[in-house]
Amino acid sequence: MDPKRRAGEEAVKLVEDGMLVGLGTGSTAYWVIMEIGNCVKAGLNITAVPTSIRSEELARSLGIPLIPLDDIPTGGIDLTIDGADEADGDLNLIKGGGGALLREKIIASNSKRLVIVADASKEVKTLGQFPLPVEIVPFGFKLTMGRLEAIGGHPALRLTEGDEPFVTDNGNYIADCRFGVIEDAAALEKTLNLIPGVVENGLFVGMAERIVVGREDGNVSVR
Ligand code: ABF
Repeated sequence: MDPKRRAGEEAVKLVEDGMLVGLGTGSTAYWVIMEIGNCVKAGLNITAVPTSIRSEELARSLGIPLIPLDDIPTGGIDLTIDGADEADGDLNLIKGGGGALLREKIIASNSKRLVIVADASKEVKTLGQFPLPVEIVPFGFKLTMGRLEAIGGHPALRLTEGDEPFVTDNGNYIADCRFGVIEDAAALEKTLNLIPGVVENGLFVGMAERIVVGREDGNVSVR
């Protein structure tokens, strides 16, 4: 079985009747949503909130009951299961390769528990091999890119296949930044979010409770 599918289906065992569940985004979270859909069809009684339009569309197609974000009390999500692009030994993450980092971080920060699902390729000793996605507003984006350059980010504006700026679900752009090895993710996260024009960045520091990793041999490890 696909290691991402194996991880996704294993993580869904944590979902209990009555939970409000945050649905992640990406090809691993896809399997989480598919499995939750199966469980709902089998009688699991949950409600959910998606972290992207594409996850919302998938959830709706599966009959997973969704509730509007405005109906959720702050911190009221019981469990969010989401993917990641990198996860280090302290479970600090780089996320946003799929462009959903802002909604993912809002949902994650209002979740009692955040569980990450991934294949083994996402596990790293230190963050930074994967370009760090930074969501920026279109207004003055070149100036904001200049500020990211000035702190060593070597930003590249994410483009569509048609070479147009990629636009997030929130109408913003993504600057993919190469800072090299990120030794102090907490410090960089704060520095980035102080730059006017930066909306959010893909560093998720100290937010994840555990990671479920699918392996090529069909096994799963949890830490
Ligand atoms: C999402 O999961 C994104 O933050 C991240 O880019 C993606 C991981 O990619 P995938 O699961 O598709 O390998 O949460």
